[in-house]
Amino acid sequence: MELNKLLVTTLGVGLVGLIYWFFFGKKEEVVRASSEINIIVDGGYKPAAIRLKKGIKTTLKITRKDPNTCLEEIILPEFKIKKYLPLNEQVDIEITPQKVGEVGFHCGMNMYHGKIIVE
Ligand SMILES: [Cu+2]
Repeated sequence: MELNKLLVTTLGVGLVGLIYWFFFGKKEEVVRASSEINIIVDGGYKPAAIRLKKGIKTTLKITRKDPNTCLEEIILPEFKIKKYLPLNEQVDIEITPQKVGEVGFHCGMNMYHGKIIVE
């Protein structure tokens, strides 16, 4: 292969890698919780990914700071929980995951999402 072609190919592969990294490489922050975890609802869930241990009871201490009514309800389908979140008030939700894997939670309209990773 000519040096020029090699250079172009290398650049091309590098560029594709860079684009891939830009769109897919951003690692979301996963927070490990033991018996409790604070979740702030403000333009989404912070943190939006939580790591829990199977069979261990965890209290999600959720405080909504976003006046957007879209976020006033939180639903955890896997745990059959649906809670109203008053503005600036902490709501405690106790869960004890029984299955290893990933379960989601979301707002009342299913527009904002978070997930719980059970291990
Ligand atoms: Cu919503």
